[in-house]
Amino acid sequence: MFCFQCQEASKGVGCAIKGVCGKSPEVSNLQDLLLFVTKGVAFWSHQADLKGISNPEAEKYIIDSMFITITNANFDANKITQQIEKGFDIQNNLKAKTGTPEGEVPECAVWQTKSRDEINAKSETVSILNETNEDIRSLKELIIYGLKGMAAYAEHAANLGYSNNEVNVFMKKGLLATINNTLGVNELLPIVLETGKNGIDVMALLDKANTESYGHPEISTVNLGVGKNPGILVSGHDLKDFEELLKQTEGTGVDIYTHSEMLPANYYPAFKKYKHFVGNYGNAWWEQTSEFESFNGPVLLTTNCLVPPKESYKDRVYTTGAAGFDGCPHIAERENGKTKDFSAIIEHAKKCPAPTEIETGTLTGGFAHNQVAALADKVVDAVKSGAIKKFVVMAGCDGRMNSRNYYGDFAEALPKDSVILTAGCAKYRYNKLPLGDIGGIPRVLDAGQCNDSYSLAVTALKLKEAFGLDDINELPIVYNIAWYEQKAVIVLLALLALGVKNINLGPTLPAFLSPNVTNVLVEQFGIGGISTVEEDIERMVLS
Ligand code: FS2
Ligand code: SF4
Repeated sequence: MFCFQCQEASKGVGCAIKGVCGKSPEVSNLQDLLLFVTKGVAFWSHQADLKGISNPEAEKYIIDSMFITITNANFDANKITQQIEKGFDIQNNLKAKTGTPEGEVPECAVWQTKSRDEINAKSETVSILNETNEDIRSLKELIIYGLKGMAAYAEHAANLGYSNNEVNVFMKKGLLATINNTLGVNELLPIVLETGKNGIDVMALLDKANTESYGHPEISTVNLGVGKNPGILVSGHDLKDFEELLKQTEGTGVDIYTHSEMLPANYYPAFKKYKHFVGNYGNAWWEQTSEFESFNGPVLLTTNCLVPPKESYKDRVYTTGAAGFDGCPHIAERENGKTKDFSAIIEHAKKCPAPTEIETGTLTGGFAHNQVAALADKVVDAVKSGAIKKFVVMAGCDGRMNSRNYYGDFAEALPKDSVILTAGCAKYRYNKLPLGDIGGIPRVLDAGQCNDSYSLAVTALKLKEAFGLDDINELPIVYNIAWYEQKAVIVLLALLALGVKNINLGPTLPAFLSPNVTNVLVEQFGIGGISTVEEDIERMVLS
């Protein structure tokens, strides 16, 4: 195995023996093979496009497969193998429909087997290290990781009935670029930027899907304590799953709580009306190993952000969608327009004790773009009067490494005339600190999930308009972004495509960026790392 797609890549280089995330070599290799087969599906799907043959099944397959390979989504070797085999079927169907292909047919579009032993053997030979030029590998993997993030957002939107054909077509273009050996650095760089542009589009699509389905997030006070009923804890990011579970638990005596990235479900008008939706339990994803334990009831993982469960609570972990773990029950997909069937997890919950309280009180969130726009006059006045001097975008991911204490310390040390704009689970490092407000505007404005990072871009563009500026970089906004996995990669590429400069990225720069590619990002976009809280506050905020 070799994997360097997330911030925890071993020794800042890559995981070669076992994933720091808990991914086994077998699963890692199978994920490599799934990507290989997915590139083959992209080839045949592109052939179908050339001939005007619609192929939504292949496009859905590409999205699902990319999402399955995101960090902490799927650890289930059998499920990944089934997805590989499904890819063979999709390729064969498309081959039969498209006839003679245009151009050379790559190996990933022809290699197939019915033998699981051969699948396993092949999985050991399709490593990303097969690309020996580290700059080309770096750019191709940057595109792949951006596409994985894009796939996650596209899947959530698709679950709500929304899609963007141009994004689907671009995903194939991006995948095919990574198997094109004639492309050099100069040809791959524009595709990296195009990935970012499509990232903006897919995030806009998801924003539309979420807000048209569930209303605009609004300022909300979220309960952190627990009730007396047994509960189901919902983690991951999928709002459609969340809605269906809320409906199916109504009147059953089972309460619903959010964990980690599902916290922003508390901000949507459509979900707040459910009396048995109690609030949020716990913190960022990596704290699940203790928080799932004390929750006492079953946990539903709707997407990534799963830590291999401990035996003590493994029997209470259910997965659905792209998530999976060997031995944990998986709730099947929707079929023929019907809802998912959550009855097994609901019956399980009824037999469990109520959650053990781990904290009390509330937190405030719901500052997505529509809500911030409603406060725009107040915000603009506060900037003009000097009450707010800086906005600090601290969006992105949290993680288990001690180096991430930096973000809590940074938030605490910020001057009191600065406001933090956030989205993603990075906020758990400071969203419960008493940071106060500026004239009624909270100093932490949480727009929602990492999926809602689009809101931060809209907010920045609205402020640019309000202040009559020509360039987004003239705003009093600085970016100190924490990354962990591939959804943060697409957010970063989207910000670059929007023209945002001087983003600080931490706690470490990606292992998949070669020194030369890093130099290009530094020179063209001013991307940099972080150092100490004191130095960074001086450099980013005070100077
Ligand atoms: Fe947290 Fe980052 Fe879970 Fe998001 S680890 S913000 O991309 O997927 O969340
Ligand atoms: Fe390592 Fe991250 Fe890959 Fe897991 S996802 S194997 S921690 S680089």
